[in-house]
Amino acid sequence: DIRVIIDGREVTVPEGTTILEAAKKANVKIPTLCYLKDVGLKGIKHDIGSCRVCVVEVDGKPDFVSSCNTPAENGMVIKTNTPKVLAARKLNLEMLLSDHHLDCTTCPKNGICELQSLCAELNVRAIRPQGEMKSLPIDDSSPSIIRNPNKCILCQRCITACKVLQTVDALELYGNGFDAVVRPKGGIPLIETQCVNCGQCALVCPTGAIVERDDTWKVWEAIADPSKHVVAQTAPSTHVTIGEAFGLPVGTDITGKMVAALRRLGFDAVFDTNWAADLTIMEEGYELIHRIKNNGVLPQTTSCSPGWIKFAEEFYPDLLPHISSCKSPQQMFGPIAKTFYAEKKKINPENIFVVSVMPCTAKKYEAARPEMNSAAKYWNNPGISRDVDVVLTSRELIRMIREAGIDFANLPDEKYDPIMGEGTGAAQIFGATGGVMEAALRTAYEVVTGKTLPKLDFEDIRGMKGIKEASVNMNGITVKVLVAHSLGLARQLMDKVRAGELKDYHFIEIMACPGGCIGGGGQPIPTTVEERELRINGIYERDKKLPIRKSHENPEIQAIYKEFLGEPLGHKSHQLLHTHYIP
Ligand code: HC0
Repeated sequence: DIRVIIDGREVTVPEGTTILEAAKKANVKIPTLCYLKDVGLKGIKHDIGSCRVCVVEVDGKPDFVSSCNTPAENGMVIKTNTPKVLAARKLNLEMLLSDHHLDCTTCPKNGICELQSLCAELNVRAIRPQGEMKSLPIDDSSPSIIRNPNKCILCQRCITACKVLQTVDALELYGNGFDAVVRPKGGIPLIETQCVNCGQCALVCPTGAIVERDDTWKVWEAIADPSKHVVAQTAPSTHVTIGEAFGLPVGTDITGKMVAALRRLGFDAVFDTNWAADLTIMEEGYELIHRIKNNGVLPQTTSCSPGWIKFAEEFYPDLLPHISSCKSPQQMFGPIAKTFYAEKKKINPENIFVVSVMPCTAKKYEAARPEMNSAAKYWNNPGISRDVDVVLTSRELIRMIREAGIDFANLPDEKYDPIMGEGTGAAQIFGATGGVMEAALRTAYEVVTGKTLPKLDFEDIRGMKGIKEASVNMNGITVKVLVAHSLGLARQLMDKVRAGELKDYHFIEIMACPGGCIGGGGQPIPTTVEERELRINGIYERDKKLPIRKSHENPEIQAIYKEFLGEPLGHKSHQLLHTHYIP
């Protein structure tokens, strides 16, 4: 251990501790802007020290020192709040502002911009004479993400998220001085890069330079159109994340309030993606059993995370046969709403407008994929629009609730509509890393063995630790499974699959985002490791509370097989619920 003096007080810290961390131990908060302790996962640090907002004075050093990436040394005397330090920080912020587009009132990050809140915190009261402003084109080529390079402060957090966390590496720092920009590699539009639409860049961007595409207006228009029957589906993770934006503790189960809010916004029916997650487990569980019994391609991987699907298509096209043919729950919901539900309610499927509430920017891309129009094919009616018409991220739904003046925190709890509204605990845990696997095992075990699973909780594959592993004995076969969250971890597993090293494994869950969907690119900001952990706790608490915790016991799932689908992997399932990937 070493001892340092910070603002006149001595603290003892382990060797290698940065000045920033040492100060925290002394209860001194040094402001930061470009720095991030963990980019998505513990251990992925971003500390390039470019913004110089965290500078401090160190006795004996002629220049200011950036505290985020300078290790404290034994005997160091550090001053964090002298007038000189405060003036330097302010100057550095003012320099950033001097060529920043100051249209804060209309910026999508208004209210959650870190540059804006730092200026408030550090009492910035003057703008330097504004210099030349960048006027680069806005890149709105992606279905998921909008880039406004004029608002970029070159912190490069997005590059770390894309390159180190996700190993996609679609962004680069280009040019020098005033002309320096972060841009898609090669300066091409984002849509032409290997970007997988995961949105982890948007989660870490401190300003309005990278944001989700805003599709809220399409939903307002549909709701206002009397010919449209507008239905909502809510993703598993949103049940525990929307409340944060309305002052509720992180991880609070707001299911009932979210249903109430959607009704007040004007939706004609409010359903749950959890219902479709239970349906996915039936199809995906039977697919796994079928592959094991018939020497199919193993290990099977999950297919519900569209960022992961695009990643596989970009980087592992040779391994696409490993991916389950099941569509994601979002994309199972859409065609069922426009077939089974339409028939039951005697509504013309052309008039059904499906809106998803998702934690995920890539879900916008998934819904727009050309093959996702099974209902139109089923009815042989090109007048039927896409299976899912609009995808709203959590942040967009939050904005709509605010815009409509709904007092979310004080809403009563309401229930989902019947037919596609019941979800089990197994479906609820889809929203956390390991949850799809756990849900699949709960069902596969009982289907294969005909016995009741003695213990429902698969603790080994839960939580924020790295790659996770479990095995379960089913009638003499030891089914071995792996779980990866984030594409960097997925890459580690897929390299092993490619090398033939995972031949004795049966099933791999991959979610593109750290922590699973609770850490999705469309979730409330901030989404740090701490928020991710609290949201995961919220997910498993809700699972414990629910009366039914296994997908095959969901009465509304039993009903759709009886009344419409017949059996898992049957003809209608293939028409509506499965897809395939072409290398
Ligand atoms: Fe997820 Fe999903 S669980 S991907 O993590 O499978 O986005 O929350 O909605 O579709 O259900 C996201 C979350 C979903 C889907 C479900 C799956």
